[in-house]
Amino acid sequence: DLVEKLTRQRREFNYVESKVPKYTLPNPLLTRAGDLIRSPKQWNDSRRGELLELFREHVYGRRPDTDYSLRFEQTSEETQAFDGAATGRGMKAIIQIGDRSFSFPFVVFLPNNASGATPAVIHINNRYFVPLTTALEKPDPFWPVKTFIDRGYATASFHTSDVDPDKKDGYADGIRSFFADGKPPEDTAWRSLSAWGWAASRVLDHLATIDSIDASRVAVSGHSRGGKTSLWAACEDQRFAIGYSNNSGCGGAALSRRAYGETVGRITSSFPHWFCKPFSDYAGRESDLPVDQHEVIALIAPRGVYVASADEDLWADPKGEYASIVAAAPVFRLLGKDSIETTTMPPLGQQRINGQTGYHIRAGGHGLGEVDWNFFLDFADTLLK
Ligand code: GTR
Repeated sequence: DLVEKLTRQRREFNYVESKVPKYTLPNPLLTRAGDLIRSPKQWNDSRRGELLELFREHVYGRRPDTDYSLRFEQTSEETQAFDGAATGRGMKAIIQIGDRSFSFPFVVFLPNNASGATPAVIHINNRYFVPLTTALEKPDPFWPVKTFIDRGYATASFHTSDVDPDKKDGYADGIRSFFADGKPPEDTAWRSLSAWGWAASRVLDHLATIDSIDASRVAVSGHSRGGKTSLWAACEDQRFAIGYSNNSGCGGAALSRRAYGETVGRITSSFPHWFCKPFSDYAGRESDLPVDQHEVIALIAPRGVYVASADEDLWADPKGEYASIVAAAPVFRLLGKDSIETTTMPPLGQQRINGQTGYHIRAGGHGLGEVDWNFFLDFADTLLK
């Protein structure tokens, strides 16, 4: 069966539920000093910031506080995209520090016939850059522009590697090195996931200048490493109304303490540029982490969070992804919002929504396509429309 097959492929990894270690999750409502958070004010004034700092220090790294200026350039436009349904624009974000500059391209699509300002989805594309012409000519289920437009959403997307190269030795060519003026990164400085999420915030800066977009109704999405990124992006930037992670797994929605499928040890050795150095120290001792990934979801509360798994993508630990949402529920509740609390997962191919959170598990393997997007947009409709 599947477990046997996957175990044969990746011998040293656990795919057996009974071998998941016993663990206790950190309580998101318990401060480091041992105080229980009892009000939204206490959460907002002290605990949320403390939790954010713990993730910066131990998992994703800290973004620089260097001043920069930002401007946008339009490089192309098509006002009659999809038979007049949308306007598409090729854009460039230009970040300037002193006389040095760094830029990355992105693409934006706006519905032409909307009545009033529209919600939008910023998709972090971890696979490739989709230039305007390609988006017009070649429908792509990984970022299905026409689907967004048909459903009344604007959308924008950029490619992760255009911001920070997705490779171990890509530092010198990325935004992190640009900010550090070429100096090597400190152990607790931001890594690629955080840098890509930062770029999503810059795209949001641009969307906020467009009258036909309602910047208070913008979701950030991503698949796999892009889904780890989208969740963290929504933690760091509270302007995002929803964080959507698709098959994000370890370092995304999945609980590190389950050590099921991909583990902290494996991910930090395969992808040392994704997480700050301290995260790798928790390899094999996940229970010593001062946080776990349900608290990423808690940091997005009371805004929306959507998580999607695939039943054959055990590497991403669907159970651990779902359990994260449930374990974050007390924070939504404290903040006066409903969230998924049912501990059993929904049946294959069915969506579960409760208030601010939604989840589905699709039949099949690691991937993102129309099925996932339509489920996600059904959820987004409930919060953004
Ligand atoms: C895998 C990695 C996962 C996931 C995936 C992807 O190699 O182990 O964490 O990020 O890549 O991004 O598709």
